[in-house]
Amino acid sequence: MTARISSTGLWTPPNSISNDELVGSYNAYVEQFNTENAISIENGETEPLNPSSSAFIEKASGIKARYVLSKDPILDPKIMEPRIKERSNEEISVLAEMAVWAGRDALEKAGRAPEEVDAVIVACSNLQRAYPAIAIEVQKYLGTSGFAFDMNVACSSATFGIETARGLIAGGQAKSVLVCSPEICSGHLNFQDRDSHFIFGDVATAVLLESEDIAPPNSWEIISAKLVTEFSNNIRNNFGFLNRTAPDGVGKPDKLFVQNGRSVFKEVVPMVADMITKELAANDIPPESLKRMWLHQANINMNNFIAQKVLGKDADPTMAPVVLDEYANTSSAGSIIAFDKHNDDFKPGDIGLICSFGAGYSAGLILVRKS
Ligand code: CO8
Repeated sequence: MTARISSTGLWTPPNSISNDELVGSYNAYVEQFNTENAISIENGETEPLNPSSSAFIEKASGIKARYVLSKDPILDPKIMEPRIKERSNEEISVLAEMAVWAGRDALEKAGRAPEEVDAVIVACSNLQRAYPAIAIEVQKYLGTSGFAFDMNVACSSATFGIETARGLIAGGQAKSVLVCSPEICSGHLNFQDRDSHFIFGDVATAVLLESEDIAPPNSWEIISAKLVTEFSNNIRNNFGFLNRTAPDGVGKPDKLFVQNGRSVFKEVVPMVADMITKELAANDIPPESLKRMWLHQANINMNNFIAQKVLGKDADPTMAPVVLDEYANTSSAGSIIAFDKHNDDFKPGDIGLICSFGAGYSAGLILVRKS
């Protein structure tokens, strides 16, 4: 049974932080650090911290703002972390709640009742707890049928989730699968790290896949999909359940997001451009017949390079729409936000591609045609 994408859903947190607000807080922290350590800096024992800059952030990444669950504590130079109140086991967990909101949006857009969904996959970069699976909690609070499970392929979680859902439908396990990607990136971002404090934002997306016999007439045919991984330490977070077995390392910066951004840029751009070019060729789709590329939203310059390599010319914003200016990098959700917000002009037969890339390295490509 062939699967189609019937709808998408989006939940955006209410609080936005501009570059100027974030840089203001970071620079206040720098000033405080350099003042408190003035003697040690003068003796050459401590490296002074350098200020951050909004102009650098926008030029290097294209990011202008980001949405977050918790704004004020991130901007408080004495805290510089989100604060999200712990909930009792009787309350819905925050990650599941975001997934439910995005999931409801997707179901409403497709005119579906929750019980018509046979499976929920929560596919995201960071799961709130070890167990029970967040997806099973989403199943309970949404009221969906069948089964649910979590998966994590970092930034490529949503595209790998879509392809997994397609496999479940093709294999007869389900006729309708909801792939939710709740991303609380602020929870694993080091806001005291100048190189990366500006990169991420929070959001949740959802994608509803259904077998072709029940999908609505205006759904999206999945022409083909390609998944690629190649191990790299250039984007890494060592937080995990074994940390307590090595107490010396607890709370160290490597237990949050760390990357070698320049290497990622250089290595991932050719990997992704090559994957897209080969997959288009394998499906006899000339690049010029593509109407849109809903690319991963990490860096606008990266996307421009990828689009340029695939198309052989500069891409205009309608070909590769940008949402990272408003949302920053939302890990696996980024390409789905772009797809959700920029597909109204598609006519039957128009072809586009959803493409993710990031930690792992991992890259996922979903080629779609509007029915
Ligand atoms: N303000 C001012 N100057 C700065 C700042 C700052 N904030 N940060 C760095 N600089 C300076 C540096 O010190 C350097 O100065 P100098 O030349 O004097 O040494 C100069 O700016 C240039 O620094 P870089 O070479 O680091 O700057 P780049 O042009 O490479 O831009 C980027 C940095 C924007 C990070 C860029 O490299 C990039 O976007 N790379 C791609 C990254 C990427 O795509 N990563 C994917 C990660 S996301 C993912 O996979 C999901 C992981 C799981 C989710 C995690 C959630 C938290």
